[in-house]
Amino acid sequence: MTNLGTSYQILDTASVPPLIDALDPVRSLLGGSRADWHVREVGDGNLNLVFLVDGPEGSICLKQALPYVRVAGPGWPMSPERAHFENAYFRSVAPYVGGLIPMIHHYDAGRHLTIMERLSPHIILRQGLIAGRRYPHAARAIGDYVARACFYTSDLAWPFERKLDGVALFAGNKPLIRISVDLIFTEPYFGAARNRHTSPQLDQAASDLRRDAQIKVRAAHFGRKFLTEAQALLHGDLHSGSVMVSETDTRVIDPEFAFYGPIGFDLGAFFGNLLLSWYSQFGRKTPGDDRSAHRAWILEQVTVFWDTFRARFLALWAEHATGDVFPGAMFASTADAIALAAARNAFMDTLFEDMLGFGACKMIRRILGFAHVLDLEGIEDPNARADCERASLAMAATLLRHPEHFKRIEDVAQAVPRFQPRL
Ligand code: SR1
Ligand code: MG
Repeated sequence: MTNLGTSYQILDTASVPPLIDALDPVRSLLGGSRADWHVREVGDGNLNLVFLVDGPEGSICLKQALPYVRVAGPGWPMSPERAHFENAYFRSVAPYVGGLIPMIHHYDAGRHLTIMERLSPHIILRQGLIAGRRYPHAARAIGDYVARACFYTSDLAWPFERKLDGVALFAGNKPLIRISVDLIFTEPYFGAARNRHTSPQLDQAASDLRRDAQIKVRAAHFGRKFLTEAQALLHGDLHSGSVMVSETDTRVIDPEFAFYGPIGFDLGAFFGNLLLSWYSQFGRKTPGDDRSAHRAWILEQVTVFWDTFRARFLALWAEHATGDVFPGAMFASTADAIALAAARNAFMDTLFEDMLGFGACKMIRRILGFAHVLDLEGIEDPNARADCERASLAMAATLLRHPEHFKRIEDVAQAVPRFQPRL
């Protein structure tokens, strides 16, 4: 268990104002004095406390890492050092991702807390998708974001010495990496105590999947990639709950799972959660709206996301090949340029294949593992929910079993509706 240090105390709405009062820049940003500040705790994630503080002149968001997993309680201790890795991630990618992350006002290592820009009128993308809202720029922004954050922290852009410093730093995020190893790549595939699923409706599907050696080998294959392919600095948990959106703006939040890993892991998180959103829409039909238009829009966003990522990553590679992998000095002639272009396209194909495989693992873990998603959990009728979940599992299993059927993103867009829930 981490030594929490003398300054650490778990905050509440009463202890936040005196803490902020001692921070000149944050106090001035809020305006007034502590009696004027309105504080509420709004955290709905699995791990942390999140306070919103409104003052007469401004607002802030304060996030504190608890020394345990919030949704499980103190019986599941968890290092609050994750706040340090979140902060280190934001600092590492900030030069490359422009305004796609929140502004950080203050970081307190001892209290494991970060005070950042209060994003308003933004909401969590997952909530918006559940409500049937469209965010025309979000998928493009996240494709752009993953390309920038991953390209610039990879061996394609950095000398290996710098990249290895990053690998060493983020290797310290072991407790969070352990969560991902256990909850994504291991536990969903056997009867682990922390698993749950919609029962009895999904009992058969869960048992079938856990007896499917081919699926388990494929999941383990992606688990191996997760632990051994240090391609770039990853956000590590880039699902639709880690993206805040307004009509015109998109921000990536919550990179506490950051580490050096395979780029397809971040791609797959966003991709897999878009597919879960697609399948969950069947459980949200109303007499006036069968959600078919919303589903069609979500599926378009899957293509927009991948196409944007691919184009942006290749453009960055063409312009900023300043690292030790595919060094520019080696490829000077026209023949070199042709061979290099082919090699770059082949690399993008491997990222595509990884996105699909990691995305499938992410879908399965949210249905058969410990931590589920509101898109599906919020469907109150268990039969309707199970139908959506069963269809999601069937699509995920196909992605894992038959990568040869998915060469282009259009292949995915065509396959998704073939696994319609019976609803
Ligand atoms: C114990 S934490 C469970 C999950 O919540 C986070 O969002 C991550 O996805 C993690 O796997
Ligand atoms: Mg999170």
